[in-house]
Amino acid sequence: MPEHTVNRHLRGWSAVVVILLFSLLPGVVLAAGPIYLDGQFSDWSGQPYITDPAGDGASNSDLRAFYWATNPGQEIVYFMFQRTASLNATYFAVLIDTNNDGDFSDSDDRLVIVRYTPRWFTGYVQIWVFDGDSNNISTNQGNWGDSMWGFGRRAEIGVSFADLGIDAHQTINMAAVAFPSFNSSYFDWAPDSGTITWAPIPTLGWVWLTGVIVVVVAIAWYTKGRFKWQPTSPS
Ligand SMILES: [Ca+2]
Ligand SMILES: [Ca+2]
Ligand SMILES: [Ca+2]
Repeated sequence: MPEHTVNRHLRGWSAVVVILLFSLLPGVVLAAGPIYLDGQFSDWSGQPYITDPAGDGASNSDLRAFYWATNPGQEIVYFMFQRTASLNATYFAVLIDTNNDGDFSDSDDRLVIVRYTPRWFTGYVQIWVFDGDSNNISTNQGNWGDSMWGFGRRAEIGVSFADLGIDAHQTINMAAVAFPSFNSSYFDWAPDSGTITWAPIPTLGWVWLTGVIVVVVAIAWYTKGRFKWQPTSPS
């Protein structure tokens, strides 16, 4: 086989390997989970999030970061709210424009309200899911927050796709907020303006990742093997 043909083949396979490696990178990030609702927060490392400045909310409701995630094979959206340390209770909420039309108050849209109360050794969290017509779809509660000893900063929650009225891969808009009470004038939003657009997908996780690694290794082996077989170019 002429050398230029060999080189073209190798370049072609190299491109495939590079494309696969790039497709592998998001898999590594997504494999950061799974998220457990347990009041521990190291499981959020590597998940997508936005930060918010310190000092632009009430002392007990100064939002500092908002995280979102899914777990492999689970139709549940997980959220995590982080505020400036405080021993007092606060409200968090996430507004979700589930039909992605820029309006957050359609019947299909959702409002998830979170009440977070740090206690000495646990952090008590209650959630209420409402639709855009203010109907309460579900409630839930658990010890899903930092304790007082943990400085009362973070709370994690999960809401099922069913309660959100969404399907996998459906694009949604969302924004998070912290506030001290319902008659407060202090609403600390993240992002401060605009929204987060996201399509929650219960990723295939390690099974998928292992499959991609096998393919990449197989192609690398095949490319290397082919190279050894090539005759020296006659030209
Ligand atoms: Ca956790
Ligand atoms: Ca803030
Ligand atoms: Ca909407």
